[in-house]
Amino acid sequence: MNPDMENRFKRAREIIENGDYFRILTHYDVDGVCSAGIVAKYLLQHGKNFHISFFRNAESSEIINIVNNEDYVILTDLGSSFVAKMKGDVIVLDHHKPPADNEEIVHINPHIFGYDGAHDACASTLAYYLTEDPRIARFALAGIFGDKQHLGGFTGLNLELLDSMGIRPQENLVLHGEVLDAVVYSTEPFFPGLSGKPEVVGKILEKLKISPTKKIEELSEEEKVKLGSYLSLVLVRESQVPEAGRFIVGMDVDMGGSVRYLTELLDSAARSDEQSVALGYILGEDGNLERMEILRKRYKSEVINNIYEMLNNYFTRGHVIYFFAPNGYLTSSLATIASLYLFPPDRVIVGIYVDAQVHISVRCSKYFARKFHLGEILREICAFLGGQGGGHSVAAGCTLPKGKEEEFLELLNEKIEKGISQ
Ligand SMILES: [Mn+2]
Repeated sequence: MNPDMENRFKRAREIIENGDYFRILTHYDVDGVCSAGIVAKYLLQHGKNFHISFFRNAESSEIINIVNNEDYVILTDLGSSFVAKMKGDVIVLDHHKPPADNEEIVHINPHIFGYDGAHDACASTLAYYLTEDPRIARFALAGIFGDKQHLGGFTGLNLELLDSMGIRPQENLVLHGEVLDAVVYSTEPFFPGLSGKPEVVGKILEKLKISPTKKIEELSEEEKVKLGSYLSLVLVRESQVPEAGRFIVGMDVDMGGSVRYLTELLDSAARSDEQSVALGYILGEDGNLERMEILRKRYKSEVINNIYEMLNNYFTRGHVIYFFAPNGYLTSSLATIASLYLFPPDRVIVGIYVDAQVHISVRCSKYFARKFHLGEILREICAFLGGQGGGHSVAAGCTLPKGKEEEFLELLNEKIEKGISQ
């Protein structure tokens, strides 16, 4: 690790040493919950008290008020975007591209130290390096998987973390649990015509002579190949992503269980607005596992229903494919799944959810990320339209005043066009 970065971790530990009570402010998703959970566990081990709050929007007057009025504040998975406004005993562990640095507080962001915050480290990676506690490493990995930083192989600080623990990631089937449920509740990948359809999957398993209640891990090699090739063909036939057939296998890490599955459990709890269930589990409440299993099935069913809905009701404008989602959590889940598994890589996917404001999630393929940076494009558009937003090269989001949807889509398409033609 970069020595200047190491130095900031040291300063962060000193601030924690000095305080008794900390406000932890974090993002609602897996990386947010895991990074906050890792920090909270560290605080408990050092006899400190804390209060955690989860936020959907990474920047709000509420967050800024808390930062200004509390003695000790730790922000994880958010904070870098408004770091210039902070002073005092504040620690920021964020990996979203920062507009500036602030040496008055302890600002830890991989971008400042020559790493790529979209791939080399997420907030949970940073939280791990703050605590250096191998017992919580699996939650750091869940954050990494949650933010999709494992895709394409581990790099930067994520790779350093794995290497330091002697962990080797492995490729295997991306399904978990009993075979029938594993396929029926699968959203990553989403199997058009199979996900959410137990009767159809039951018939297929009968034909393949695979017991529906057998666990994926207990399948023979022959059964695994049979199931894998069948599902692979479904993906090739139904998806518009050229390499879709390969989505049936993926990277996983075994740390007393599949990290990929752990990520799904934490993600489902977080997106069902039950962050405390996920947080409790990270802090040691093993009983919460059962509750997370239930939340996973419930959330996955909701996602699957909404994917079918989206596939029947999406719109195209130039390089943009957009759809309307029924709530904020689903907007980003659906946009991610649509971009990774369903639509061509030369399209930018936009999920829109409207309440008192317009909430937008934007995703694009890695192929496009070489041509433009979605987070920067969204920040520019927001500055123009009067909203707040930003994010990573391939995943970004924003909130706009109501009625600005049309202008947003128009500007986004223009900027993509410009990026492509350069
Ligand atoms: Mn994150």
